[in-house]
Amino acid sequence: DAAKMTMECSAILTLLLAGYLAQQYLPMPTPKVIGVDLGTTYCSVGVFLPGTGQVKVIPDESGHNSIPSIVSFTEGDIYVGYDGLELADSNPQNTVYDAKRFIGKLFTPKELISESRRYPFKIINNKGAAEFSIATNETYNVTPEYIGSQLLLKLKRMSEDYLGMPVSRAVISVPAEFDERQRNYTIKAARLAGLEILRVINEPTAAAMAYGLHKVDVSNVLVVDLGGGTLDVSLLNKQGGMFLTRAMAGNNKLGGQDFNQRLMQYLYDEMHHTYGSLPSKKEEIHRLRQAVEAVKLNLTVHNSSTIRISLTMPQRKDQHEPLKEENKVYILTSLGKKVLFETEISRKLFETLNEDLFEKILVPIKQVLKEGHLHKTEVDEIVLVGGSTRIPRIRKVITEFFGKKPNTSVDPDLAVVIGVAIQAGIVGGSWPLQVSAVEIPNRHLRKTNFI
Ligand SMILES: *[C@@H]1O[C@H](CO)[C@@H](O)[C@H](O)[C@H]1NC(C)=O
Ligand SMILES: *[C@@H]1O[C@H](CO)[C@@H](O)[C@H](O)[C@H]1NC(C)=O
Ligand SMILES: *[C@@H]1O[C@H](CO)[C@@H](O)[C@H](O)[C@H]1NC(C)=O
Ligand SMILES: *[C@@H]1O[C@H](CO)[C@@H](O)[C@H](O)[C@H]1NC(C)=O
Ligand SMILES: CC(=O)N[C@H]1CO[C@H](CO)[C@@H](O)[C@@H]1O
Repeated sequence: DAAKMTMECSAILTLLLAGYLAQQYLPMPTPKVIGVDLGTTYCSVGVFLPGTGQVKVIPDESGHNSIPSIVSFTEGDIYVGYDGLELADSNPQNTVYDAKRFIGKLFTPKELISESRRYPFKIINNKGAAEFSIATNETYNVTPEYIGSQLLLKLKRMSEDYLGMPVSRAVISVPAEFDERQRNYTIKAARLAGLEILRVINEPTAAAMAYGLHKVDVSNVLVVDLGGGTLDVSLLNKQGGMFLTRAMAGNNKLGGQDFNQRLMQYLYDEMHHTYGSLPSKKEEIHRLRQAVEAVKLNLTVHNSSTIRISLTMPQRKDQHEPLKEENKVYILTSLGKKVLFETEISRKLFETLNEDLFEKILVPIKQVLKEGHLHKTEVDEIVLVGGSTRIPRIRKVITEFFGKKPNTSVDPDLAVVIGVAIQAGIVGGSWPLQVSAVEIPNRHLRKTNFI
């Protein structure tokens, strides 16, 4: 009988093992809902993979994890993402970017005029809403939500190519400060792209979820999002598994471009010192800007980096004419000689050039703590979002202020899309824990801006 028992046991074990193995070889359940980060400068899309519990950020046809939020219109064609970016220089009037800054937003005539000065494309005022005027072989206006829909359509197609099936449902993130109208127009953009939006989630909440903070015991999470041109700080409070935004503040004129500008100014001063003049050729200045961006990125890992670039230095028109040093006004002519400009930039120098800007990051951080009636020691986790948070000095400023390290293990450029994809997994029912919502919407919170 003992032998019979053993046989039965092993039969059961074999069945269990077979089941386990079969599960390994059965096709994975396919994600049904995609998560979309429709960013101001870049967008990305991801899915939650129920089999592994991981998020897959879906690449475009060239393998990029995110695509520029750019749409370029030509005779009879529309180019989106990197294809749109390629046309930005040759087709500037018909290449629209930053559309998210206009979506669902109403402006005074004066505001819209000052906004349109910043862009090479033409902005039209339609009863307070912005529209973009396109002039190819035909002339027409497109809305910010139409631009959004073209970006979303591209992300939808990338997902369909990756998953090998049609996709029609999504979760999307928006800035925490978006009001109901801006949220509605974002949903409208998705509808135009053939996507049904199952849930709209705040970007800081998504970033916190990318770190799994919805699953662990934390109450107060501070999210610092520092991108190319803006800083957004949000204080989240978790109540019964749900995130509530307690306070928001920011600086809409602080970001990576400002750090580049400081370095650029330093190089101009160096060139002026060495050659008595500055490069004036458009494509050389463009290459110099690219070199400055590369050096900044390099300095996040290395102690120093070298700029080496060949430039055409014009001769000064009048060697005796004094230069207005303090205003950085240099007098140039087009006659010039070719030089190889080479200079080493240390991380220390980069930090010194930007010291005051880096310190400014603490202003909105202090503001949200004040508005949230929280002492800095009560913040449980600090989450960093946006490429500029890779800068070691910025991490140090934040670490020193709180006396603890921020959470940095997730790629700061992908934290939002990863969080949205997790939320899409929850909404799509592929999350093991049956939580359906992770956010308490709040309607009356305003963001304080420091300029
Ligand atoms: C503009 O060009 C496209 C493609 O070349 C063509 O399909 C369209 O009919 C043209 N429109 C006009 C008004 O000529
Ligand atoms: C947003 O959409 C909802 C649902 O369609 C509607 O009830 C609400 O009035 C809209 N709000 C604004 C400000 O457009
Ligand atoms: C960078 O410089 C710091 C001090 O300035 C030094 O401690 C560190 O070892 C250097 N790192 C490398 C990789 O050279
Ligand atoms: C970064 O700078 C270091 C030091 O100048 C250099 O050795 C390295 O090749 C650079 N890397 C990149 C990716 O530019
Ligand atoms: C500094 C750091 O990494 N902190 C936290 C990041 O988030 C996880 C939760 O997912 C914590 O366990 C870490 O301690």
